[in-house]
Amino acid sequence: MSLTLSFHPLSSFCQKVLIALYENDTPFEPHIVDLMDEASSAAFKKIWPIGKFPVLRDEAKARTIPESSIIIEYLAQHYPGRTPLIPSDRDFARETRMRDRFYDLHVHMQMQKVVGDRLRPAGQNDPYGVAQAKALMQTAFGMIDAEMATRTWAMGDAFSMADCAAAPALYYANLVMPFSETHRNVAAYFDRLMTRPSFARAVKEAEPYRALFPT
Ligand SMILES: N[C@@H](CCC(=O)N[C@@H](CS)C(=O)NCC(=O)O)C(=O)O
Repeated sequence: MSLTLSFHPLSSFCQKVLIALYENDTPFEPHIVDLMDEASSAAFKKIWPIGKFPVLRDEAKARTIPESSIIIEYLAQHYPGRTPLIPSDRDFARETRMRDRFYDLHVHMQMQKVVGDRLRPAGQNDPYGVAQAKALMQTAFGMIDAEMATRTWAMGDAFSMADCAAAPALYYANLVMPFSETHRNVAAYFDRLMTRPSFARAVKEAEPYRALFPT
């Protein structure tokens, strides 16, 4: 087997890549990194000193690929399957990348800011930053709500990298700022994502670690 993914099942950015791998039944070796464990963390930082997962290693091509979007681009190019994660039409591809960025930057990272604040040492919290993050998420929810009124998936009829980005971002965003009562189209899209087998599998595999999520 050529591909190894360094990841953690509870990690939202790792789930984004797991969805892409599961969509196409791409074979890979799972390598769970425990950042709380000194040895596991140190070994991972030898691969990627930034210390953020997921990271993909392709032994056959001697390549190490960090960053969830870049990993999905790599999979789409070198290990394509039944779900074309990036459309071949160049305009469509650019729009897919834009939505991937949108979900990462304006939902996912804002959610991370809120969750990360819960993990900070006492006295080191950032309430102003958390309020800013929540306000940006609200704006993003409003934009997604308008767009998803007429779409099945983020790009329309076809599932793509943009949905890989949206699923875990919305899953955890819904835990910190529930949207089911306020944004019905976001909620309906999220329900569709939850029944997509690739994401349902990633959610199920994260269940044993769920107690680690800070409430
Ligand atoms: N831009 C990166 C973000 C990756 C990221 O933030 N990963 C988180 C887990 S969801 C992480 O590794 N956190 C550990 C840390 O920051 O120490 C990507 O898209 O892959």
